[in-house]
Amino acid sequence: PKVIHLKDYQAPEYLIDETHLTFELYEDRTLVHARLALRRNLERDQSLPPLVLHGQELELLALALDGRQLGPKEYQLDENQLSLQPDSPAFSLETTVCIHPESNTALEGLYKSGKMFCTQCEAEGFRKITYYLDRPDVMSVFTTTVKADKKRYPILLSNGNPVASGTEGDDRHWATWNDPFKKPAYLFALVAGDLKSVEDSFTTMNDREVALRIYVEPENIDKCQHALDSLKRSMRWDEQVYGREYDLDIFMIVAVSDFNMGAMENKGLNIFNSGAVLARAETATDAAHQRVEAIVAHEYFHNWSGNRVTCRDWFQLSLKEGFTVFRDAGFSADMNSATVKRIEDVAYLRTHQFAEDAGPMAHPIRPDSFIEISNFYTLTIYEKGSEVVGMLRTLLGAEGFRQGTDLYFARHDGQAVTCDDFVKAMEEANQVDLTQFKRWYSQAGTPHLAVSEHFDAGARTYSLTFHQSCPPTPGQKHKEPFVIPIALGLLDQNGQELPLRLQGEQTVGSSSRVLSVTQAKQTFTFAGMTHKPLPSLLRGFSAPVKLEFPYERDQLMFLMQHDSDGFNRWEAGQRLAVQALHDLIAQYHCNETLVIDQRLLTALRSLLENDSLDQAMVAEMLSLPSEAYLAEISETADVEAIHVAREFARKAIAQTLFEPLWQRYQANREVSRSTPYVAHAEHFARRALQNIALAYLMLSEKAEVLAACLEQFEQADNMTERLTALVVLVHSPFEEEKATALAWFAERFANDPLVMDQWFGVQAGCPLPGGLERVQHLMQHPAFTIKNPNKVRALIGAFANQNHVNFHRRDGAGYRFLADQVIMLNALNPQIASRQLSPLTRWRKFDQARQVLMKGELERILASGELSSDVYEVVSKSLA
Ligand code: BAL
Ligand code: ZN
Repeated sequence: PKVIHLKDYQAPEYLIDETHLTFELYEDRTLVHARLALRRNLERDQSLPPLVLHGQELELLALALDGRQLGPKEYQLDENQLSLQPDSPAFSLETTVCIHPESNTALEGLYKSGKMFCTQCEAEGFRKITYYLDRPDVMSVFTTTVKADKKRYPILLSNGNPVASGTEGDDRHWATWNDPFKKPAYLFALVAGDLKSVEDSFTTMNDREVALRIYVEPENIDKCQHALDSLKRSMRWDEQVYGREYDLDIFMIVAVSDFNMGAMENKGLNIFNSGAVLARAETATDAAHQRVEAIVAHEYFHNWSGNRVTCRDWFQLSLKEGFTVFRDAGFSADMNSATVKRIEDVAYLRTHQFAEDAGPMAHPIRPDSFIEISNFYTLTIYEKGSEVVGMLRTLLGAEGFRQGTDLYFARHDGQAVTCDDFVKAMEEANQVDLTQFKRWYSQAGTPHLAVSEHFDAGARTYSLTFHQSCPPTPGQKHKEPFVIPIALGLLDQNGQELPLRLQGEQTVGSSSRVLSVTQAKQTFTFAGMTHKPLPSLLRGFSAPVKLEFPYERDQLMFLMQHDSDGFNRWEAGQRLAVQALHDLIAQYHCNETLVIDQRLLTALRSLLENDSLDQAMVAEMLSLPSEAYLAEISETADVEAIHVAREFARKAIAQTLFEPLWQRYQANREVSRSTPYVAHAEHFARRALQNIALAYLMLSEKAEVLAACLEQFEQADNMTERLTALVVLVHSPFEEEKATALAWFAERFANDPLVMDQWFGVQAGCPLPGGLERVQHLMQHPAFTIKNPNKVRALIGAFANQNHVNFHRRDGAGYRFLADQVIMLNALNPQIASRQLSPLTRWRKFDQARQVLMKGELERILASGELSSDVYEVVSKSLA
């Protein structure tokens, strides 16, 4: 397979002003007629080079240039492209191809999900629909006609506004859509199906009326309201916070069951994985409700950050994805608890993106090369990309940042641009030089930031010295210093924030400020310090770095209580927990009796006993760092030791804090019992604390807790409570109750695939012995199919990513199982196959024996036959 390099980018030879498509959908084939108005891109030169169109898995039936049919000698065709020689700088090209959506299991291009037709074109799926310049810098006005059987497919949709419709004979009908906004082919969409819709409308800031519609299969019509409400909130928020108004007369979302990603921002016609749009109390958890809200917002926000202003090439993917994740995170923070949102995002980033940064697929947020672009829809591009945008906002301030985004949107509306263009808009709007900052775009890896302190009582100064470094990543041995914004505060002995004045400054600043660390080693000295303060560093996680500071445990307890920054209160608790867990891991290694540091229990007790704290924060602070995070921060991850230590700590918490946990549980469950479900932050908070309390309490194995758990399972009016009860039962030793609950749940929700995904997930993630056998058995369940990506993620993905003790079994059976699934998926759906590989790519994290087993499986995949470029790239880079 070919490696594609950013440095080889060339502007397109030809442009496509207009794209006219007609789809004739049948059960055994689809005919696609395309008429393209092409012209020479004069930015190149005046010559007339061959026109080379992308196309894969297409059967060419007809080809005409300016109305003249071309004979077989007048064009060249291979597996990936169609070439021909134009004879004038502007011309029309007509093609007819036959494709087979009915047998498309890769879910890329046009395919069938259940009974409906739908598309997924990003990144390079459009070339499986018709011959085209399938690259994001070729933007065209699309007019699309869809023709299909009237009864089977009463709803026919495409991008833009509906312009005409009619019937054709007795059985068939058609609809034509026009999208007036130029767009790249990756934003094309088509849907045909027997769908129902919920409808609403939105009045924009300039008083334009926009119709809103969510289309679903009829059985899901009662699960759309939350997404619709989220959409309206997103539209208003984008006007208020970024000044962005929606532009078409209609905005549509369609839910499909078989989808490789979460959702797709096609212009005016977003297509969603049903799991990212359907939500109601009885079937979706609080977390799922929040995820729906965030994804609806994300896809909607793409209308400006992605569609109106798009990417020049796929190396610039983070231009739209990092920025849009940043935008949706801001929205979610405003709709819910901002601190909790930040905690969740940072925990996710540090566990998973940092692992990616330390692994064989590490890449900068703007990669230099790739084999298969589908492999680069990564946590680095998305989450780290968002962090980089967030650092710009921290450095420029909210107002400066908004001026930068205003300039970016105004200057580049209708264009396909680069990350450099984005940064340039920020620079020019703020009159700053971001040259060094741009290293975040070109250098991979997670920077380490070691901080030391020095207090000089005589001079009344307090100095912080920052040492930054970044480990080597594939292809990048040496790194230049980054610009690292450090938001910080200094606390006195009473926990009060000290006013901050750097030596040499005249005026005393506020008590929280941002330092910009730009050198490998750099010292900042604060003046006017009569006592040695306690630093609160990297507030709000102001940069995606690994920060080391020699905090003592008493200091962490102090910060947990007094830091004015909510994120850093949580962070102090996490650091304290990590230290306590590291003690236990060390004791396990030395075969000593495990003894937990009582200070952790004391700190957690004071949180539980304080009724005035935000319950969502208490729930977050009660959550120990995950096994995956503990593995990530280990040099070599000892799977058993991590699991034993963490379980021991959980039991110690449960035992020592039984009373306050039981009180909080009962009080919250009582409110839940008497309050109808509401998908709102304060209710999420109450249920979060109730549910983490229940998880701890069940470790006591007391009869009254089991009874409470069963009551919650049976009586809850919502999935958040019911699923938690099921999870803790499944993790418990109460075999009979567990079996009854699982069977009841499967019967009750047999007809709801998204709920069955949760049922699979709960069992796949259970750390009790025999996990692999349970998963293998569940793969035979009638509700499971390997062809559905959500099922693969729920069962295989949850097992390999969340069930560390079972997946990393010493005999390698977990690895062998995963490799078998990847080999099978490689032939069916390469994108999903490649995604499932990631736990195996982390082999360097484990002991020698496991390394050999994991590498062995990667080698077996490599030798298993014809590999997709997706799987080949990940496997070969992992073994390099
Ligand atoms: N553009 C692919 C799906 C998303 O990030 O919105
Ligand atoms: Zn996106």
